[in-house]
Amino acid sequence: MTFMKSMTAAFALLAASTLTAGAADKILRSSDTHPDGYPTVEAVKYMGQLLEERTGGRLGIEVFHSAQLGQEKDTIEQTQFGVIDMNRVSLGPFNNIIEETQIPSLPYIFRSVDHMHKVMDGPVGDEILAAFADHDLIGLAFYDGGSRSFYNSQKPIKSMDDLSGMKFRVMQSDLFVDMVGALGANATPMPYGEVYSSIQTGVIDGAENNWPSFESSGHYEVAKYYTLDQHLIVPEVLVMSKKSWEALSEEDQKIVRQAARDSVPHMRKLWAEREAASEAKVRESGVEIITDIDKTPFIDAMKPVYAKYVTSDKLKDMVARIQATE
Ligand code: GTR
Repeated sequence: MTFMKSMTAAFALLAASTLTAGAADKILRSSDTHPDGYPTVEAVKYMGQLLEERTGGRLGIEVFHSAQLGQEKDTIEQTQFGVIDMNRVSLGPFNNIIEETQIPSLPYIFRSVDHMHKVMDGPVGDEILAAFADHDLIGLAFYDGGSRSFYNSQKPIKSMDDLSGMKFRVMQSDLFVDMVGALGANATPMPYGEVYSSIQTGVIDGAENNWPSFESSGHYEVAKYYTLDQHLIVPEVLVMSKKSWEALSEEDQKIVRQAARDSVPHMRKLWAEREAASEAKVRESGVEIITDIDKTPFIDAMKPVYAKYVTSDKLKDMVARIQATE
C-alpha cells in the first residue's frame, strides 16, 4: 500500500470508528501490527480500561490491531501527523529517525531480558522515551519483545558460515541491514506484512523474530528452521502523537502516562504466557529448533556495527551505562 492509500484507509476506518467506538467520551485510536489477543494488543486495551476508570469515562482507547491502519513505518508517519493518536511499535522502525533508539536495538547489547528490563526501567530508558518529543511523538512506555533469532526455509543454521550468502528480511532500519551484512548474509528491509509470501515464493530465505511473532504471523509454516542465536533483545514502545497529547489537559496527560506505565507489568505477564504457548505450538508443528550454537563469533562480528552506529559521546555514554548495569 502506498503512503497516500494507507492514509486514506486510515481516515476511512477512523471516521467509521467514531460511530461505533466504546463507552468513553473521547476515544484515542491506537495502531498495532499484531492480531487481536497478542500481548501488545491486550496491554493497550488494558491501558484503555485503566484510562476509562481513572477519568470517569472521559478517555478511552480503541486498538486497531492486525495492521488495519497500515504497516509500521507508515503508521509512525500517521502518528507524527496526528491522524493516529497512539501506536505500539518495535523500536526498529524508529532507528533511522531517532538515533537514541539505535542503542537498545544494538545486537547483543543486553545480556538477558532481565538486563533489558533494568536498563529500560531506569534513567537510560527515560532518556530514550524523552527523545521522541523532538519528532512529534510522546514516548509513553516500553513493552517486551523477547529475543529475536533467525528462521529460514532452506537449512538448519548452526554457525556463521551457514548464514553466508543467505537472504533475510529485516525491519526497515539501516542498523539491521548492517547487522545481517556483518554476519555474511544479505538483508532485505521490508514491511512485516510482506514476509510470509516473500518466504513462500523464495524472494527471501527467511527472517528473524521472537517466538510469539514467528508463531502468530504463520512464518513458522513456511520457515522450518529456527536457530536460537538471540541476536536482538529489542524492546517495543508505546508512543502517542504530540498533537493528540497537546489536546489533553495537563491532568489527563498525567493519567495517560501513568496508565501506560501501569500496563507494563500486565504486558510482561501476558508476554511470558504467550512466549511459552507460541514455543509449544511451533515445536509441535515440527519446526527444527537449533539451540547448540556458539554465540561468540556472532558477538565478535558486531564490532564494526557498533563502530558505525555508536559515534557521538552521548551514544557511547549510553552504551557504557548499559554495559555497567548489573
Ligand atoms: C515484532 C514486533 C512488531 C514488528 C515485527 C517486525 O516482533 O512486535 O512490532 O516490528 O516484529 O519484525 O516487523
